Amino acid sequence: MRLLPSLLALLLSTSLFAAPRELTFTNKEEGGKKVWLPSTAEFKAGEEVSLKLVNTLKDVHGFEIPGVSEAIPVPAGETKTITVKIPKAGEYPFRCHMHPAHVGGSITVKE
Ligand SMILES: [Cu+2]
Repeated sequence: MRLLPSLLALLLSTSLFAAPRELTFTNKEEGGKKVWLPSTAEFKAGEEVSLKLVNTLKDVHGFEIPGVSEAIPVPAGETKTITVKIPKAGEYPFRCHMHPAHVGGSITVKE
C-alpha cells in the first residue's frame, strides 16, 4: 500500500499524462507598430499545442499560421485559445491576416 503514492507520482511525471503544451502570443503596440509577441517560437513536429492569443489592442486583430492554423479574428481586449497540431519540421511564418502592416513572426518546427 505504501507503494501507491510513489507509483502515482511516477505516472504523473511521465509524458503519458502531460497536457498539451501551452504558449501565449500577445498582440500589442511597440514602437508605433502592431506586433504579435513572441515573434519566434520553437515546437516539436507532431506535438499538439494550445495557443493562447491575447489581443491587448483596441481593434480586432487576426492570427494565422498559414498551412498550420486557420485565420482567427481576436476581438479587442479578448483572448482566444486554439489547439494546433504542429506539422513536420520547417519554418512557418505567422501573421495577422487582417492587416498586412501588422508585424507577425515565425515558428520553427524541429523533428
Ligand atoms: Cu492586425
